[in-house]
Amino acid sequence: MEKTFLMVKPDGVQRNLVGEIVNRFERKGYRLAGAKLMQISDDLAKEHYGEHKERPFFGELVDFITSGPVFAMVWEGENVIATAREMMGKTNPSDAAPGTIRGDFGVTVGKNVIHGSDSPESAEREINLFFETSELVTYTKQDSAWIY
Ligand code: IDP
Repeated sequence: MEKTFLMVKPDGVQRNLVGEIVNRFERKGYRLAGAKLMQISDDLAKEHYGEHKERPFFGELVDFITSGPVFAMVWEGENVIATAREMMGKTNPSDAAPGTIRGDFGVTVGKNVIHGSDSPESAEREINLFFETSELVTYTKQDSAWIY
């Protein structure tokens, strides 16, 4: 089954949106495989957002993502990578449709509440960057027979 890395950013944690966001993925029918509240180091932030290092907003992005705790998660399910991106909405909350996480809770691109892997390659890279294998749990959920 496909896995993705999702993270409630510091703005989402400070604005008490962790429960709301977890609830959306739970209700959808995905399985939580791992989760932790953590403070991202400068090095981890730079590695995670490495693809943006030449962008003018890179420094601001690193400062923001390290400005407070984040809630890092691994979710599992059929087509979860692409569907979680749909549930998050467009990168800029002003383009994100109502009903999406960024559309419902975000206002500016710099504080857009949630991160989610955008491809199978980035999901694998980001899961390995944020989680030890021992922190991920495999189990059968009783409702899976009613979802699949
Ligand atoms: P994504 O988070 O939707 O995958 P990316 O293009 O990978 O979007 O950008 C990573 C993050 O960088 C975004 O979520 C956003 O918070 C931040 N970002 C993107 N563009 C800007 C900008 O112009 N100013 C400040 N932050 C930005």
